[in-house]
Amino acid sequence: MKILVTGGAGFIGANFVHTTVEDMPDADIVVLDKLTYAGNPASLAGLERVTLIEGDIADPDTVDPLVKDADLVVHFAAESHNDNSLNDPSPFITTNIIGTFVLLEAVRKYGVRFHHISTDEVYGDLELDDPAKFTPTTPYHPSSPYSASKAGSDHLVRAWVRSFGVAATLSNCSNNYGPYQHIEKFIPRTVTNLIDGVKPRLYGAGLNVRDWIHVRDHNTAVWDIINKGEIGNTYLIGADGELNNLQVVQLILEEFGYDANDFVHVNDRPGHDLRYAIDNTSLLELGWEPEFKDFKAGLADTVAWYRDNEEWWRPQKEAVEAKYAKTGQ
Ligand code: NAD
Ligand code: TDX
Repeated sequence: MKILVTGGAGFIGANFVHTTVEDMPDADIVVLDKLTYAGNPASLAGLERVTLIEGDIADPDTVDPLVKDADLVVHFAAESHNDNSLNDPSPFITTNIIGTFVLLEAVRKYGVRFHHISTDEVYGDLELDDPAKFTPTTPYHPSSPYSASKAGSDHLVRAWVRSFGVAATLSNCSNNYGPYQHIEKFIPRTVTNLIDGVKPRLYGAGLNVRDWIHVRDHNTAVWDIINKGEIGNTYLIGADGELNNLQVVQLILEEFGYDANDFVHVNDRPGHDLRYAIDNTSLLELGWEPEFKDFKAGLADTVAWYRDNEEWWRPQKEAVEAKYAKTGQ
């Protein structure tokens, strides 16, 4: 089987490539990745049966021959960070919307199976005490340029299924954590700050809730959807991991053996979504189950990974913090 993985040098895509190489000895993987600031070839180092091609999903001449050669396209590539989308939305539109359009046109032309990776942020946010969670029929209500561009890409995929019969499935996942996550994101930023003796930065009051899932569980769900999901359907991926940001910071401080109040409050994110929560019923119906049910244990593994792999993240640390300093974060 030949699998084209877009964005496979990024966080979730690289983890997907690692586990797929391990679990599928008959799979050959081509990674198409622009190697933006978020893509790192070191995340794929030493893997056999993986070819990394540096290129842009928004360029039809690059995409066409790669899709022609593939049995399956798994589409992770995106601009993925909300804070960056507030500073400059432009690459979010080009990569997330135009890039997805270019891929859809190619899978339509060659009749290739497509799986689209998306986010729970397309549904907007929930009140803290709302008993309802996001389901596949929740109306779209994105808040940021990032989530609006992902919402646009989801609509394109559904339209290509309905209008052109493209064989696609979609998944919208909650917040991931685990190895190879860029240190601009909350958990790795907090962990690497603490390794450097810098206090964690909590946006606003820290009461915003995220529904955390280990990246390996996200990727086993993606494979279940590819193998057992119904064409045209959307599956929500989550593992009942709701915690607010203050709780997460305090668990990380505890893991380091520091005082629970050893953090600082910084400027809040404009338009900051309050709460995400996933109803994963449609996924459980496919027989999926998460492996990482204990967030504290998954967090301890993740902290250990960042301690052991400083050479992977160190080159980015100064620039990331300089960017946050400009917005008082
Ligand atoms: P990431 O930013 O770590 O990785 C994105 C990858 O895409 C990078 O390797 C980057 O170089 C590549 N890329 C960017 N623009 C490209 C382009 N034009 N052409 C080719 N490659 C390009 O992101 P991530 O956290 O791994 O997210 C992967 C996917 O999962 C995204 O679609 C994101 O919306 C979705 N998602 C992420 C989370 C999360 O918590 N991180 C949760 C739900 C959904
Ligand atoms: O230093 C920080 N302090 C802080 O309090 C950072 C970087 C973030 N935060 C807060 C903002 C959010 O409420 O932590 C929460 C998580 O922030 P991010 O890691 O930036 O993730 P989020 O904006 O929730 O989006 C993530 O999950 C959904 C991914 O980046 C998206 O790609 C995915 O779609």
